[in-house]
Amino acid sequence: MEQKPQATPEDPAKLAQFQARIDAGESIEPKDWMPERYRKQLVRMMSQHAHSEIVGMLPEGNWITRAPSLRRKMSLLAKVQDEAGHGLYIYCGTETLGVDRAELVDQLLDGRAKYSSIFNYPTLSWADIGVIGWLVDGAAIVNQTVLAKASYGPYARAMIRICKEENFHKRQGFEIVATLAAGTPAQQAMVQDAVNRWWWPSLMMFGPSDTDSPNSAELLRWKVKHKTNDELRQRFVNLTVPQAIAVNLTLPDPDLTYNAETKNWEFGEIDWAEFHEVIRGNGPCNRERLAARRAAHENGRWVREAAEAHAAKQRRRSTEAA
Ligand code: BYC
Repeated sequence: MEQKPQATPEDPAKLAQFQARIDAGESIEPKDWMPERYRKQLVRMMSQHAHSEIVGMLPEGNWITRAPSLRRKMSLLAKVQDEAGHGLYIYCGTETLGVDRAELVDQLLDGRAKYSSIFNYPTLSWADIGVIGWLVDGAAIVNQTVLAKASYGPYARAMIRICKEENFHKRQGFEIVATLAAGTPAQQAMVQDAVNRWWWPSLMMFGPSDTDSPNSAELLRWKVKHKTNDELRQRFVNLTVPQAIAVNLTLPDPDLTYNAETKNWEFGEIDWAEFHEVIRGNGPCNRERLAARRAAHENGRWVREAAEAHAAKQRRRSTEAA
């Protein structure tokens, strides 16, 4: 019997059919045919995202033992645990693309993989915890609400739950910020200092500007992304400036001005040299973060080994029973 030729990723008819599904707003699921390049782009982006959630636990984790009250400690603990959960959902989503999680974790630990630049900055005071919730989770929500419509089903579905949790994170952060901003002069100074340090790195979370973003065109065409880096950054600024004004905090940008015509808060030039240094591994805490992840991975070795030994025993038992 004559065999049907196998479709290859380069097969133009298959590619056109795939693009038509994307254009029609269909969701792509793990067993569906997809171009190899689409799969690779998703693995790249989703694994970076999962790593960011896991590394992102570290700056806030530093403050769990120093939270100023039991209530603050409970919410911070819950938030940091949520981030671990987010990392796990996204690693699971990435595994549906045929990659092994252990390989992705190895890439993070040996420095081959990227994770969000924002987590390479230090948390110097309690106010940083509030500001991370407000600005960093706030930026993440702006980005991830759109990713919840991404064409790859498992990623989009993970984003829906993650965004719900990120909303709680942002609220707890803003509540800390508002409390400090209405507090003593020392508290006000502490929170203003944290805002001054986190504002520009938060804007960098959205990635390079559109003219300098090599992946955007492809991701937009495949509807993994629905908005460009600059569009999302602008949306974040527009949402955040009125919140800063509401709690009497200033943002460290002398060029910040409202354009009544475009209805945008226009902002100054981002220090892209700093951004590139941080993603090259030379930010203030890159080495510290990777060292902490490596130590945590090593400390967890016995758990992985015990789980593997248990699974092997179960397999032996079921083979014997069969
Ligand atoms: N940091 O072509 P581009 C959280 C890289 S965690 C580092 O524009 P793309 C939270 C980029 O990867 C939420 N690297 O890329 C957790 C690319 O490098 P490669 C984290 C960056 O993919 C705990 C190159 O620069 N959110 O919320 O089109 C506590 C060129 O960029 C960054 C996500 O991960 C960066 N900021 O767009 C609290 C969202 N920006 O791979 C909170 C998912 C860019 O070509 N990811 N690069 O070597 C995305 O939405 C997109 O990947 C990005 C970049 C917008 C980040």
